[in-house]
Amino acid sequence: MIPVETTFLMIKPDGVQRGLIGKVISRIEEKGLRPVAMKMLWIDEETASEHYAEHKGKNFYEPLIEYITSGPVVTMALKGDSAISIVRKLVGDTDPKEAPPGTIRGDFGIEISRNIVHAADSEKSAKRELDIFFDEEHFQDYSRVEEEWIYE
Ligand code: 3AN
Repeated sequence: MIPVETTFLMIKPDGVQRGLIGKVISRIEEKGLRPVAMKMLWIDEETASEHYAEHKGKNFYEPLIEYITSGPVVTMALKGDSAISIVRKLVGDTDPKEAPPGTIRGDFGIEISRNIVHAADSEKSAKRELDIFFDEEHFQDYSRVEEEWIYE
């Protein structure tokens, strides 16, 4: 099998503060996706505004920047067949009230402004976001032993 996509996932400050790092990573691992890079950091304002550039000018932009810079986050790159759309499905709708049970936001969140995780929504945003948070040397090239039982 050939892992075809690498996507970007971030556990936001509320996810870290609520002790959900392990649970989020477990869901990714149990699904069969392979973490290939991981980093904990406290995002500064410049990085936050680069990451959320598309939301500049919206009424929730300032609180969003305040929220994402309010504590440490965990960022990761995840690789696998259709990784981008699979991770979006595992994460659930942007508004946790709408996200179905079984999804990360559906199980753990209530408010849209505290929605625990961020996941890239397209190939273009995955590449852009991975470039913001990782350098080439951060990516590990390996496969998981169980992959021959996950992929045909
Ligand atoms: P997603 O994170 O599902 O890709 P985006 O990119 O539309 O959603 O929004 C980025 C972040 O902005 C969301 N994760 C959420 O924290 C915040 N956000 C989006 N829409 C709203 C809103 N209407 N009110 C408050 N915060 C919002």
